[in-house]
Order: sequence, then structure tokens, then C-alpha cells
Amino acid sequence: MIDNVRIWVKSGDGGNGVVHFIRAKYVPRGGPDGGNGGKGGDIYLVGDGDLNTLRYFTYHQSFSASDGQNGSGNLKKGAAGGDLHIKVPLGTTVYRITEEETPQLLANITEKGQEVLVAEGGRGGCGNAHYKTSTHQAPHIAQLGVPGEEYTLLLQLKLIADVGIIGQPNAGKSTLLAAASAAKPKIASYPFTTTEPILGVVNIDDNTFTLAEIPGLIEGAHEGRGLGYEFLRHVERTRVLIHLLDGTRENPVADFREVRRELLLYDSSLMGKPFVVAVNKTDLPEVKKRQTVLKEELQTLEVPLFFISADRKQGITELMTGVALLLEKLKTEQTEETVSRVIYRPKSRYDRITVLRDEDGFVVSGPGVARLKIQADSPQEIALLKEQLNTLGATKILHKAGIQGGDRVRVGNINMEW
Ligand SMILES: Nc1nc2c(ncn2[C@@H]2O[C@H](COP(=O)(O)OP(=O)(O)OP(=O)(O)O)[C@@H](O)[C@H]2O)c(=O)[nH]1
Ligand SMILES: [Mg+2]
Repeated sequence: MIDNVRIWVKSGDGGNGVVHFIRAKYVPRGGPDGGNGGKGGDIYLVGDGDLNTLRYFTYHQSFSASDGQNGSGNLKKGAAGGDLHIKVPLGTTVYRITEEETPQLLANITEKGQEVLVAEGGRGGCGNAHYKTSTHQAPHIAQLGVPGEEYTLLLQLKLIADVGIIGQPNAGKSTLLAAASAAKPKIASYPFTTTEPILGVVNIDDNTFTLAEIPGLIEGAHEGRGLGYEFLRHVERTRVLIHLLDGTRENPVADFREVRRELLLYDSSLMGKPFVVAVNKTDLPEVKKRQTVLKEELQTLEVPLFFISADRKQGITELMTGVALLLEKLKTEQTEETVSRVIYRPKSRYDRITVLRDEDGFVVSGPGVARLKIQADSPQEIALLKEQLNTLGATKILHKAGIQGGDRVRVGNINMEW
């Protein structure tokens, strides 16, 4: 009863701070004026009342916010990366998938406009102007931006039921629900008796599924008439539909087409939802008489067709077996689909760092490391370099590799003692 999708998010990297000195005529040794890097963009999930499914994510699975810009001379701060807002339907539960593949609950998105920060943009690095002190007037060091965060998220949306019963008011939806399950909905001979979806549990052979009466469909529902959108929103959150037709109506086939049309106008992808058709009230002679004609007309649809009397509980088992078969078929199709779908799983940021050991000590390399800016090897700048190695995750790897105090470490053009 749950829709699941996995997505990958990466917030923007922070921009780097720069090493820069004031260059002006008649100022032979200008002070440091390297600006800070901008912050990377954040990623938020936002509750959106107009969405009802996670379908969008079938084809959109990776999201990244833009990086912060590097700082520049004249104390110019780099521009911040743009934030990314990803819309999700209300009722979405968000989990973060850990490296051990355990989902960690992050949030329940239940309100319109509710924002959940799922990946925070990296801080920008400080420019060399930041490191100027009374004793250190010309620092040749700037800080790298902090890399953005990368996560795999699991989004879940609960369906209201496996199967939805839809049809004109008075078609007998409540009566059918009562006949197929232990639910006791109100049944009455006037339209719009039911105003909220009502749920029941159906047990048929070895199968169990949930069945919901979805009320309120009339012509113009897609424009909000009757129970309007509400009704259609519920339809989206079922797997299979039962189109229930009232056999006593003047033209049940026209009724059926009208319901299909409302679905189409609301969201054409609803047309792809598997369905069966059931003509109700066959206990009445007037309906019995029309059965052959109706059968001929409805058979052209090439979908499972049933004639039932919800009131007398006739044909209910056959109908529910037909529905169970559709659900079963859907299950196998969906597993095949998930198996073939490639999940984009980038390497964690630590994997980008390489640590080698040779006779002289350790060599740290990698794209992030190559960007480290250090131009002198004063103790102060070495300390800052170590801080940056830590941010990049290199320290963790060096410890794993068994580094000891006093060992030599080479990073780019710097050869330092650990
Ligand atoms: N003769 C006969 N009457 C039925 C049958 N099924 C339902 N009815 C009658 O049709 C009327 C409407 O039944 P409901 O089950 O309330 O219909 P509904 O589709 O749920 O109606 P709303 O909730 O108002 O949209 C009631 O008077 C039922 O007794 C049937 O199989 N045979
Ligand atoms: Mg009803």
C-alpha cells in the first residue's frame, strides 16, 4: 500500500576563498584582499497540495544544487549557489538511507509549503584577508569551500487503498463494499450518501487487499464539481479501479464513458491505471433483460467484465478474484521494473581522496586536494592545511592507513610533518 522512490541529492559545494594581495601603483607591498567563497545551494523538499503521486521521480532521480562561486580580489565574496526546491505530495515520508542501507526517518511532509532541508550547501572558504593578524601581515593561505552533502533519500507515499470503487452516485458502491468486506458504510437511495472514502479489507483465497469506496463523481468533477478534485485525488492513490455501473440507469455505457472522461480531463495518466468493469443491480428484472446488450457493448473495451448484484451478494467472489488477479499482475510488473532501474549512487566524497604510502611517508591526492591552496610552509599555514585535510576526509583515511605523529606527509608541493 505504499509507493516508494529513491532519489539522490547533492547540495552545492562552498566556493573557495582566494589568496590575493592589493595591487596598486605606488603600493609596493599591498595587504591581503582575497575574498571568501560563496555558500553552496541548499536542497529542500516542499509539500505541494497539487501533487498526489511520486510519479515524477520515476524519471527524475538525481538533484543537485549549484555550487558557491570562489571569492576574488578586492575582498569580493563569491556568489552563493542557488537553492533547489523539490515538490512532493502531502503525506510523503522522507528517509535518509545510510551507508549500511538503513533508512533513517527525516520528516513527514503533511502541510502545504512545508519545507524540509535535506542537504545543506557547503560553507564558503575564507579568503586570505581573513587570516591577517598583527604578526602575520601577508598570509599566503586561503580556505577551501566545504563540499556539499550527498544523500540517498527514500520517499514514501501511502496509498489510500489497493482498489478503488468508482461510479455514479447511487450506483451501489457502498453496497458492494459491504458485500465484499466487513465494512459497514451507510447505504441509502439518494446520491452523495458517502462523502469520504470508506475502507474495507477483502480476503479472497490467499489474497488480502484493501478496497475503498471513492465517492462523489459527477460530470465536471475535474473542474471541482460535486466532491470534485477530492474524489480524483483519491483515485490517484489506488492501484486498481472497479468501475461500477448502475444497471438501472438510462445508459450505463454512457455513464462509464463520462467517468473515464473525468479521469482523462483531470490527469490523463489515470487512464493507464488497470481497471475492471462491473454492472450492478442484476437482481432487478429490468437490468437482467439488458444484460446481453450491455455485455456486447462493454466487451469491446477488452477489460474484465462482471455482472453482479451487490445487494444479493451475487457475483462478488468472481469480481474480487478478477481484481486480485490484476493486483497480482501489477506486483510482478513492478518488481521487474525496480530490478531493471539503475539507481544513481555516486561515490561518497571520501572516496575521491587517495592516500599512498611510500618510503618517505604518505602522499595525499585527489581532486579536492589538488585545489588546496598553500604557498608557504609556516606552522600557522600547515595547521590550516591540516584543518582542510580534515574537512575533505583525508585525515580519517590517513588514520586508517596508520599514520603516526612525526611521519612525513606530502600534499601537492608541501612536504610536512604530521
Ligand atoms: N436492487 C438493487 N439495489 C441496489 C443494489 N446495490 C445497491 N442498491 C441500492 O442502490 C442505492 C444506492 O446504494 P449505495 O450503495 O448507497 O450507492 P453508492 O454508490 O454508495 O451511493 P453514494 O454513496 O451516494 O454515491 C441503495 O438504495 C441500495 O439499496 C443491487 O445490487 N440491487
Ligand atoms: Mg456510498
